[in-house]
Amino acid sequence: MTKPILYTFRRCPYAMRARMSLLNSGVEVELREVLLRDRPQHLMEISPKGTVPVLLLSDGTVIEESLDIMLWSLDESWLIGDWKERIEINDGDFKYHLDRYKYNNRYEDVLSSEEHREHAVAILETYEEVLSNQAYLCGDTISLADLALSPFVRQFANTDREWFNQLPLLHLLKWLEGILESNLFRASMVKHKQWQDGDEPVYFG
Ligand SMILES: N[C@@H](CCC(=O)N[C@@H](CS)C(=O)NCC(=O)O)C(=O)O
Repeated sequence: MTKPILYTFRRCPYAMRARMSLLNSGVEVELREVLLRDRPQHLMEISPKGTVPVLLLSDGTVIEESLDIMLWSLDESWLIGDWKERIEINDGDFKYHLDRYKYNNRYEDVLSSEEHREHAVAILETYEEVLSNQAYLCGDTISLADLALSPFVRQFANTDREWFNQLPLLHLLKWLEGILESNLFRASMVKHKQWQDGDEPVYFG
């Protein structure tokens, strides 16, 4: 039986959440590290939209959205509380402001980087409030929402770490550090060289 194939890019937050979910599920996959400027032909054939992550199952099914990979790999105990709304806000408004904060000069935009940063912080303040009452975003146990959102909050924090660290978001900071220091996150960030057709398979999981 061939194993599922995961096309992934180490630094992509969507791919991070997919890798954490797959690792957690214990399903072993063949990992193919991609460079976005040099995407493998096979990836483009199975998923012409060309984003990562993409998971190709042994029966030929292609899962080309990170959230669908998460839902495929995690059982129902991970789907607690308002995870859907949280992901909608993250993948929508938060990601919108994060990109325009971090890469402001790539956008024709009337708002400055700092203004987008403030909009993103307003969203983080809502997480802070939740996390001041419970350990994780959807309750006292880790859930899909935590895996799905943390790579994006990490990216926001790392854009200007010194500035981020002085924000009055102490519960959020603790939540983020807890995830980033977990074995799950660390294992999901192990470096792999770019996959080339003909390489020996690299297994992950
Ligand atoms: N909705 C997709 C988004 C994935 C996505 O946008 N990934 C980025 C990398 S972080 C990508 O592949 N971008 C393609 C490109 O930059 O050309 C998902 O959740 O999987």
